[in-house]
Parts: sequence; C-alpha cells; structure tokens
Amino acid sequence: MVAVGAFQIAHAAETASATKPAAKSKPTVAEAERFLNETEAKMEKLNLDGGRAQWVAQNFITEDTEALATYFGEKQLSLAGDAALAARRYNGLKLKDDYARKLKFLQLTLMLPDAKEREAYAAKQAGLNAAYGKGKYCPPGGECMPLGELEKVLATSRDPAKLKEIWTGWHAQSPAYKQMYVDYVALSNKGAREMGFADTGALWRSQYDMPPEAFAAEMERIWQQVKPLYDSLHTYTRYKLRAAYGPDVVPATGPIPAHLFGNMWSQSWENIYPLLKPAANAGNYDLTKVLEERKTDAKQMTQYAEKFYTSLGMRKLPETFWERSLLTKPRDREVVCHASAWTLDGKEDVRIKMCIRPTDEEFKVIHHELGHIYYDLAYNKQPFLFQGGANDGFHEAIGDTVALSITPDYLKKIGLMDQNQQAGDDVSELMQRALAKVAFLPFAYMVDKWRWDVYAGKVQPADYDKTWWQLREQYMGMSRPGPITANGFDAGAKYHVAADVPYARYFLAHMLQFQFHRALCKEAGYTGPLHRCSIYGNEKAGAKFQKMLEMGASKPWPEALKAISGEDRIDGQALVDYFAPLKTWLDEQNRQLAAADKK
Ligand code: X8Z
Ligand code: ZN
Repeated sequence: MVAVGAFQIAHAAETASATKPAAKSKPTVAEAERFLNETEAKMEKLNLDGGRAQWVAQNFITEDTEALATYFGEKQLSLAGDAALAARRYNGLKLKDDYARKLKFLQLTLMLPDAKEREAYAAKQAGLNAAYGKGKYCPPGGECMPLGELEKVLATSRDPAKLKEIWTGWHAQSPAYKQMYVDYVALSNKGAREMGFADTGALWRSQYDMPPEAFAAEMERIWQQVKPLYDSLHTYTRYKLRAAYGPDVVPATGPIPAHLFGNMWSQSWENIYPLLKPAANAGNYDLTKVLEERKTDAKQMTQYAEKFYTSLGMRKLPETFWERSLLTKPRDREVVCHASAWTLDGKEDVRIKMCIRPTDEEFKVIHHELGHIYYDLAYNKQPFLFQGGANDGFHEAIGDTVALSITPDYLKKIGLMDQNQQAGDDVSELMQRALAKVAFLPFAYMVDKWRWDVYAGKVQPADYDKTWWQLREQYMGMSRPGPITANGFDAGAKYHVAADVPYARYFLAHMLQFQFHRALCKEAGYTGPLHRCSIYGNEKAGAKFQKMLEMGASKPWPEALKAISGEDRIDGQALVDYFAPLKTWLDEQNRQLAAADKK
C-alpha cells in the first residue's frame, strides 16, 4: 500500500459465498476467524492491482492512467464496503486480540452502496491527484513553471514582489478543482455515515486506538505544550523579517504575510535561515552548496540515506527498489512530484517516487522517505491487515528520527563536511532545526482542524478560504499576501488537501520523532545534548528501532511506543526539552529587541 496516498482503502475484502453464513445461524468464533483470514487474502491480492494502477497514474498522468486508477479505486471501495458490512456480524463475539483488532480495522472505512457513487468517488480522487500533479504557474510572457521551480524561487529570492507573484501564481491553480473537491467531500461523508461515523473527519479521528473526541483533545493538549516555543520563534522571526523587508512589508503586530517564509505553505522556514541566523558564532556551513558543487545526483542522495539505515544493522534495499523507483523529475511527461513511498506487494517490491533536487531540505526528505520503506520492509511478515504503522504518525516519524541524527559530526564522518570546518554553536544549530521542526507545528495542527470542520459541514465551500485564513492567522500568525479571491481554494494548493491525505499524522510525528530520538540516543549510551547526538553506526539503537518497526500495526500504538521508549503517551515535552536552550536565547533576544524598539 502507498505509505502516503489517497485515503487508504487497502482494508478491502470480498464476502465470498464460501464464508457467507446461513442467514439465521448464530455467528461463531471459528466462522469469524475464517472470514477474517479469507478476507485478508483477497484484500492482499486486489491491493497489488490497485497499487499498480495508482503507481502508473501518478508516474504518467494521462486520461488513460486516470481511468485505470478510477477503475481499481472503485473495485477497492466496493470490496472494502462489502467486508465492512460483513464484519459487523461478528462484532459481539469474544475473539482473540489479533482477530478483534482486524475486525475493527475492517470497519474503519467508507462504505458506498451505490456503484455509481463509488465510481464518482474514485474518479474524483484520481482527478484531484492528477490536477494537482499537473499544476503550473505561467507568468505573463514567460515559460510555465511547475511547483518545484516555484519552490526554488520562494527558497532563494528576497524580492517581496517576486515572492508574492510566485505565491499568488501557484494559489491561482487550485480553484480549477475546487468543485471536484466539494463533490468528493460530500461523497466521502456519505460513505463514512453509512459506517456509522458522524462524518469523514470523525472516521479519521477514530484511527488512534481511542475515541475520536479523546484524540481531538490529545492534539489540543500537545499543541498547548509546544505553543510557547512557537510563539518565541515567531516573535524573533518578525524582527528579522522586518529588518530584511522593512515595516511596509512586515507589520509590527498582527499576522505576517505568508509569502516571506521561504516555502510555498510557510510550513518550514529553513530557507530563511540566512536572515535569522544568530549573529555570533553562527555556522556558515551550507549543505546545499556542497551537494550542488559536487553534483550529487538523485541516486547518490538516496544511497547516503540507505547507508544510514544499513549502519544501524538494517538490510540493504532490494535491487528492484533501484530499478523501479522514480528519483528524478522526467522531462517528457507529467508526474505527481510530491514525494511518496510505496509497497506494492507487501513484501519486497518497495519504491519511492520523488523528484529529488540536491538541497539540504531534500537530503532530509530522502531520509524521511526511506523511513517509510524500512518500516514497510520490517513489517512485511505481519498479516496484511497489520502491515501498517502503529498509527500513521509513527509511519511519518521513522525517517525524521533518522534525519535528526544528521549532525555536523555525522556529515564529517561521511565526508560531506570538511574535518576542519567549524560547526555552528548550539544556538545556531538549534535555530536551523527549529526552522524546520518548530515552525511546522501550527501548520501541522491547523490543516486538519480546517478539514475536520469542512467534513463536519461547519464550513461551507463559499467560506473555505475565510476559515482557512482565520486558522492560519490564529495558529500560525500569518496572513494572505493579497485579498481572498472569490471562490478561491487556497487549502487545495497543498498536496495533502487535494489528494485527501490526513495531516494530523505529521503533527504526531513531530512529537514522536523527538521521543524516539531521545530513547535511541539513550540506548546508544549517549549522554550529551540531544541535538549533537547521532545514532549513525549504532547497531544497538538500530536493533531497538527495528524491533518496534517489525510490530507494524499488530498492537495498539502505546505498546509500540513503549517498546522503543518506555513511554505510552505521545507527548510534546521531548521536543520542548530538545529546544530548551534555544527558547531561553530567543526570549532574551526578543526582550532586547523589544527594548530597543521602544527607544
Ligand atoms: O508529505 C510529506 C512527505 C511525504 S509523506 C514528503 N511531508 C509533509 C509535507 O510535505 O507537507 C513531510 C513533512 C510534512
Ligand atoms: Zn511521509
């Protein structure tokens, strides 16, 4: 199954006549077990066909591949729905834990009884993916630019007018598929309600081994833990952006325009590190420059990442990974460039699809993607229904945990940094990390806050942008670079909204990766500051990691968390502790800057 992808309808199965019970007989445990075993086998088979159709649809965007993806999407929905309904019959039985868990999984899905509606749902899902993948901004009189090129301008230009043009150009794409999204949401909700959920948002929140309301409360609890750190970083960033762009562009109070953060969604601020770097002792090492100068190609980038995993005692990637993955953007066809990791057969046929560029940011993303792949490979002996993350946040956290070990010392070890090159001091190291990890937090929270409200019908299509920007302002402290447009669809300019991939997973992953990192560094016997810890080459830490990965989705996630960290709660404290020295520094800077402002 696709590690990141359209709403996962992997949990599909067929009610074969062999398992269909006589209408009046009472369900038995033996019958339930047989049903689950047979269902799982059928799902596995269809999943491979569906995965292949999706793979080609995203690798070669054409009408034909879109139709194929729709065809199999409908089939998967149909099987998932049948299985979910058939599963209900066994709900009251006292089953062994594994079977009870599988029975629950089968019912966490959409069910659309009408074939026409299933087809419409699948067609819109494929259509939205394709539309996003093909998106471009065509400047007046200039050549059309795909997203990757637009992102490069946002990362490197410091001309606010140019930044605004690029930002606005990309956000002008999504209104074209807004109606498709609106119709898709309606169908999705219908399918969720058939299964007894209030709406699709409630279905999403039900996937965490706790009631949906408890999950929403957990998200808010964690956000409150990390919010003070974000606020400190935002305040400091405002001062620096004002210094760079002037008071006409960056106001002294209130939200900051979203096009100035070096990223299309202002979800990561790494690219504006040069504007923010702490003046004294700031490291001037630039990994992007090194990768560019050395002409490090996409395969080499991937090999660096593979080498990290094998240094932990994990296996090499299968030969077919290299043969079948897409690592660079093809020139002659349209593809969905947003990075993703896939397992087609649930065994060895793993691949990634990513348009790799030689940058520091993408160096981390490739480690992220291989995290999905190594998780997939680790749990490939689990039964099909347990071939998944302990929860989706775990899946997103694996590669990020590894990437937290990309430290200056590690880069020296692998020859990407000169031995005598000076690393930055603690504050500048932490600042760089915070611009990726802390800046991201409110975005990771608000995307699904918006979607939960959309799915719940609390936000109508006419108000999509109004609510989107209310949340952007409330949580991120940002504003739209220009006025909201009539019938706009700014949320749809983000891949995960267009492709309907839940986003709370990334919020969880940002907590989990600091919990994992802390636990693995401890396992490795490391006792220094955690931002200097790299578990590279430590097989003891690797073994601990691997043990959790192999569990897949077979146990409730607190057990998986316990296996690696001894904790059973997803918690923001590990992240807060990691950045504590930066928080102290930021607060002192902010105090001084405020005092200077008053003079
Ligand atoms: O989508 C991704 C990965 C694939 S699962 C590249 N990420 C989120 C994003 O790009 O918005 C990684 C971090 C957040
Ligand atoms: Zn991912």
